[in-house]
This record gives sequence, C-alpha cells and structure tokens, in this order.
Amino acid sequence: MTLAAARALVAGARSIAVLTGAGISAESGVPTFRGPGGLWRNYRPEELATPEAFAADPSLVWEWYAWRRGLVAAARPNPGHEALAALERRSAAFQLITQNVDGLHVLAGSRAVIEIHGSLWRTRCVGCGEVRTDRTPAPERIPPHCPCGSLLRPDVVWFGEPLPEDLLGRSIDAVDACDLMLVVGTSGVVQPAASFADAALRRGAPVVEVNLDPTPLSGRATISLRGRSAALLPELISGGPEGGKS
Ligand code: BJW
Ligand code: ZN
Repeated sequence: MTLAAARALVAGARSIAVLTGAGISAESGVPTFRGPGGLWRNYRPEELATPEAFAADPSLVWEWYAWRRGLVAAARPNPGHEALAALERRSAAFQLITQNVDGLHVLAGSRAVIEIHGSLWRTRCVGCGEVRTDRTPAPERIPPHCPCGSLLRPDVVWFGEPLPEDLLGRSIDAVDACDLMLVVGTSGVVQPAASFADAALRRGAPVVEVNLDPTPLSGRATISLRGRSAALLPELISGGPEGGKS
C-alpha cells in the first residue's frame, strides 16, 4: 500500500531530487559509518574523519582510506544505484546528491551527481592545494606526498570543514526546485545534508525515505519505506517507461 503510494509519487513527479548515503552502497560491500561493520581497527569513523585526526596521525588516517579504497575498488554498483540511474534517464529534471565518496553512482550510469562530501579517488595537497585524480587502490607510500613536498590528503569533507560552496549551492537549488525528494540510506544525522529533506517538506514537496531502520526523518517524511534500497528502489521506480515491463 505505502509502496504503491510512493510509486505513484515517483511516476507523477516532474522534478526529482535524491539524497543518498552510505546505506545505498552497503549492498555493494561498502561499510556504512554508523551501525554494524562501521568500525575499523576499533576506531569510530568520527575519530578518523576529522582534520585533527589527520594532523595528529596522517598515516593512520591514510591507512583507513587505503582500506576503504581497496573495498570500493572491488565493489560494483547494485540494483539500487542502477534504479536511480534509470530514473534519471526518464525524468524531465533530476539531481542526485550523494554523501558517498565511493563513485558508485557514476559507475552505475548516473550523470547528474553532486558528490557533496568529495571523492575517495582524489587527493589534495595541503600545501599547494593541487587536486589530483588517483585511482590506485592504495597510495604507493603512506602517507603520500605532493611533488611540492607537502602532505597529500584525501579530497573529502571532514567534520568541522565547510562543504564546497558551489556544490552546496547547487544541492540547495535542486532541493528548492524539486516536486519530489527521495532520501535513501542515510542516518540523517550529519549536517548540512540532514536538513535538505526538511527544506523540501517546508515547501510542500513530498519526501519519500528508503532505509533499513527508522531515522530522525522517518516521522516527518511523507512516506517512509522500511527495507533494503537494492530491493526497494527498483520497485519504486517501476511503473515508468523503463520499469513498466515488470
Ligand atoms: C540501509 C541499508 C540498505 C544500511 N538499504 N538503507 C548543525 C547542528 C549540529 C552539528 C552541525 C551542524 N552543522 C554542522 C555540524 C557539524 C557536523 C555535524 O553534522 N555533526 C553531527 C554528526 C552532530 N557537520 C560538519 O562538520 C559538516 N561541515 C559543516 O557543516 O561545516 C560548516 C562550516 C562552515 C564554515 C567553516 C567551517 C565549517 C561536514 C560534514 C562532513 C561529513 N564527513 C563524512 C566523511 C566524508 C569522507 C569519508 O567518507 O571518509 O561524511 S562523516 C560520514 O557521515 C560521511 C557520510 O557521508 C556522512 C553521513 O553518513 P551516512 O551516509 O548517513 O551513513 P550512516 O552510516 O550514518 O547511515 C547509513 C544508513 O543507511 C543508516 O540509516 C542505515 O539504517 C541505512 N542502511 N544498509 C537501505 N541496505
Ligand atoms: Zn603540493
């Protein structure tokens, strides 16, 4: 019943904004941050994803990122990523905003993707600021250095750091323009992404949440679907031109 109502919202939407989090990649074998499997060598992600942790022990933080790069390099997009790529192809206006740094949405064929927390596959020099693509599963030396002699860091957004202004602005524009928002696989506790759904709801746009577990958004979302995104997203988008066959 709720799934049917959510499918009708998706089928009738003209402008869709989607926010994804780690849960959508969980079924590709990429660990989430919070909950089971989120720990690495007994560290909580919150202890590692900070500028302070990097300043104190860049090798430790790089070893965590090298481990994650190895997992993601072996991972493939799952039917959840693929369903969102298919939804984009048949939508008049569509913007995917992801908090994930794994690049799996692009690999699945999504084009309108904003990676608001950066990418595992880029480094940034803390000295000269040069940003480079680096697709090696692990840096040759840990911690890696720039030719200018300074340390390289992952080009991601850590706690206490601002999100890139242009990406945040484009994300807010998409949320402000949408007539439907999907929120998939995020615990909804990390700002500013955690506020996007409320901005859509305040304007009267319906918000459909897809998550294994309840989140702070669940009580406010127009429809909150409980289950695995790799199973629910293909169901949710079926009924349109690409999904009508099932
Ligand atoms: C499934 C599933 C399946 C599982 N199917 N579902 C206002 C109020 C309070 C605090 C703040 C505030 N504004 C800013 C802050 C501070 C801070 C913050 O939000 N703190 C809170 C935690 C309290 N925010 C920041 O610091 C941000 N910066 C900022 O706002 O700057 C302002 C500023 C301006 C000017 C100068 C200086 C500063 C930056 C936040 C950066 C977050 N970075 C990380 C690391 C990125 C790099 C990396 O990946 O290593 O981003 S932390 C981590 O959390 C990562 C994620 O993108 C992010 C969100 O996690 P996500 O995706 O929700 O994952 P999980 O694990 O939490 O949840 C998974 C969900 O999936 C669960 O719900 C499961 O149930 C579900 N699930 N399997 C469906 N199969
Ligand atoms: Zn440099």
